[in-house]
Amino acid sequence: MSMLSFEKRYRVRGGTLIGGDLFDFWVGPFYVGFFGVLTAFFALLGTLLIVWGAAMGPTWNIWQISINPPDLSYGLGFAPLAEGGLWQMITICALGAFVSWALRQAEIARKLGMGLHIPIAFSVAVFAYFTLVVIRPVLLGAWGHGFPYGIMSHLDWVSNTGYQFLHFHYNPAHMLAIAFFFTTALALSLHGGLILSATNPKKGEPVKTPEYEDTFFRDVVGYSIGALGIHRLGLFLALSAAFWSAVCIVISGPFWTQSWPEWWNWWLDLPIWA
Ligand code: UQ2
Repeated sequence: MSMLSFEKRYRVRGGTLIGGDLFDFWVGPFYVGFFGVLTAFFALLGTLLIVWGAAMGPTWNIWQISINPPDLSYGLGFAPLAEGGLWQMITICALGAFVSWALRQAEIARKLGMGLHIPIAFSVAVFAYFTLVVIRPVLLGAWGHGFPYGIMSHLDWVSNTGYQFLHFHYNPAHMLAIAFFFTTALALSLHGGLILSATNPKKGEPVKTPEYEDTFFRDVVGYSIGALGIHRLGLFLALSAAFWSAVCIVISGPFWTQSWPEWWNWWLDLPIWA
């Protein structure tokens, strides 16, 4: 069955979380839904606010444009638009759009009778962003601890924030996050390589079956995690990378204010060395 006729058969009514049948329709290939409307609203408004902020100057150089959070002196209050208020509104729009997008994913999954793995996975990425611009600034007592919205400026923020803790690579949660990012890359490269190798045999040869895939890894490392297992592992690795990234930044400041190398003094301070 071609994908288009499949889609026609499974473009079913229902599964909405809010609004009943009101927004239960498609525009071309796109499902709309209440959260589709909400996503479009927040994304458009947020983008316009970014362009407005850029127009306020001082540059149109795409690399140098930056929408900055308020000064620390504004604490957790609202700031004037030109003094970080735009950043606050853009942050609200971003979170509004991200959460609406996750709920739209959930509606489509419900419609099709699928699990909620995709919206849950996407929510972990949103959680990492939420940690950076809401949880950590609130714990530190000022929106000014959020990161600036600009290509170079957000990189400078990451660099400066890292150096405030002397050497971020000694942050144990940062170590874990990096280990998960690398392992995710390893797993995806193994999986992508395996699938493409099985589906692209020599000219004239039939496409190889899953048994060949299992056999390859049993012969190489003595173990095959299986066709379903590799996807479970991939999801776990990727979500862990995002999760530990959020943890590593939220503990930096709110729960640990010295340099990260000094955190390891617990090892030197063990009584067993005396
Ligand atoms: C596998 C399998 C797949 C795969 C891959 C493996 C048939 C199509 C890549 C091999 C994976 C292993 C041995 C686990 C690797 C562990 C880490 C932490 C990277 O067995 O089943 O399905 O794609």
